[in-house]
Amino acid sequence: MTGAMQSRIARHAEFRYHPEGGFVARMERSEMRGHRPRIARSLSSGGASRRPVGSIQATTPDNTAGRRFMPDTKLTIWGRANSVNVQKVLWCCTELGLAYERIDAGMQYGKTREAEYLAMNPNARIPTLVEGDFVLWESNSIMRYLCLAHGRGTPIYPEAPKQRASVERWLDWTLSTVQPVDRPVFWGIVRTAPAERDMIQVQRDADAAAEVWAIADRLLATRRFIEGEAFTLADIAVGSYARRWLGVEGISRPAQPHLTRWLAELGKRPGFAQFVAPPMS
Ligand SMILES: N[C@@H](CCC(=O)N[C@@H](CS)C(=O)NCC(=O)O)C(=O)O
Repeated sequence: MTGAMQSRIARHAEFRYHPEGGFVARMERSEMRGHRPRIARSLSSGGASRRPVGSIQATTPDNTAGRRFMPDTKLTIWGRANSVNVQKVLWCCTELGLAYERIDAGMQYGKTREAEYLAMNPNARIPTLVEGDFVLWESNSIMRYLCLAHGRGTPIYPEAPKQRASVERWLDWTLSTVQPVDRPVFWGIVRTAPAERDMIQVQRDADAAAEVWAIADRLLATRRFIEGEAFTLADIAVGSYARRWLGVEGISRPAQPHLTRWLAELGKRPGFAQFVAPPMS
């Protein structure tokens, strides 16, 4: 296969429910249709003004699918792809058809404690969005901004005040309620070596998480998506965490059929399949 052909290969993940193993992601390689995206061309042109902020250079542009729209000023997203908060933003970009460049940062990639990064994001956390002189952190705020600035009236962030506020609350809910119960379960299994796992504690943590997820399960018994019949940012924010909840192995969980049905539906969306479904790490 030629290099040119190889550059047109995209990795896709198919997200499936497995009755014993919970949700599993099956990675596939398939030929991309369409043309090389504009972002890739602009990066390869190597103009200094298109370089990311600071001296840290770009790694992999991972929005290689045929995108529709590239803002006047390049979007750069800092953050490793296995971070749930980065995944939300990447999925949002896919929903909006936005081209961007992503730079690995955080955990094994470091960079977040370097002065240049801290000047952008004093929390030393990911993701951080850079667009020209504009810098923004907090993943939910980044998603809101992308919809407002580049979403051109997108239905995933409805304009009507009541509908918008209803979506917003779920973004807040992930921060206030989901993230605190997600973290100990996810870290206790996915980011802890098997020999070091405290499974009694992890199961206690999972029981607490199950109560939170029961709220979403009950709701989803009555509607297709989190805020009704239409897919919104609420589904991105909650769905990215739900993938972790239903994907962690080795814990007992109550059956949550409506949550499971909804997550399988999200699995059909390309942004979820590419960024959220892949194996957790
Ligand atoms: N509320 C913040 C949380 C940011 C956050 O905690 N990010 C994690 C990754 S999910 C992080 O930066 N961890 C440290 C690291 O990766 O080095 C957001 O939503 O952006």
